[in-house]
Amino acid sequence: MRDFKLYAITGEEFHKGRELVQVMEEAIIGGVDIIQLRDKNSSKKEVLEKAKLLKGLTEKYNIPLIINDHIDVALAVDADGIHIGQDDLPLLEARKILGGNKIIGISTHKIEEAREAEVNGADYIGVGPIFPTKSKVDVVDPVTTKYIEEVVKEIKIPFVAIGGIKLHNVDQVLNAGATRICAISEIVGNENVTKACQLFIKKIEERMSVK
Ligand code: 3NM
Repeated sequence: MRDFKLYAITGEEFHKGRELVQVMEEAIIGGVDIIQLRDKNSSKKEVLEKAKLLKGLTEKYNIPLIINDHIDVALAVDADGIHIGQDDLPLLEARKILGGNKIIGISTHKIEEAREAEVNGADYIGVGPIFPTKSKVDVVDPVTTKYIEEVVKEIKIPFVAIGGIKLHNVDQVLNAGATRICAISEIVGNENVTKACQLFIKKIEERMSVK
C-alpha cells in the first residue's frame, strides 16, 4: 500500500451539525492522506450511503478509503480496504473475501497481536490506545508509548499510532518512533479541521526530517 502520514477516522458525534463529507474534505485539504469510515450506530443502509459519499471524495483527492468492519459495504463501493478489530471477522477470512489487492488493517493492543497480524498478512496495524480515549466504547487500558517502542523494534509492516492523540501530546508518540498518526476527536472535533491537520503534519514532518 502507498505510505501515509495522517489517518483520519470519521466520528460524527464530534462534529454535530457539520456535514460528514465537508469535514472530511477539510481534513484532506489539511493533509490527511487516508480516511476510514467508522460508524457503530447507523444501519447498514446508512453506512453504505456514507461510504458512497466518501468514495466520491477520496477518489477526487486520490487517497484510500478504508471501511471499518463492514466488509460487504467495502466491496459494494469498491473501497480500498477494511479495518478490523480483534473480535471482528478474522484477518485470514477477510483476505479470502477481499483478495490480495485490498488493504486490510487491524487494531492491536499488544505485541502478540501485532506478530499475529504480521504473520497473517495485514497491510498495516493500529497500535493503541496510546492515551485514554472516550472515542471508543469498551476500549482497553492505554498501552502507552512503550508499546510503540516494542513494535518499532520488532514489527516490519507499517503501523499507525492511535488513541487519545492530540496536538499537545503527539510529540511523545513521534519520539517513541511512530511515523504515522491516527486521530478522531482531535481532527473532526476541531473547529478548524484543516488547521489541526496542518499542525499534525508539520509535527510529523519535522520529526521525520531529524531522523
Ligand atoms: N481505536 P481519538 S483507540 C477507534 O486503540 C479507536 O484500537 C483505538 O479516537 C485502538 O483520536 C480509538 O478521539 C479511538 O482518541 C481514537
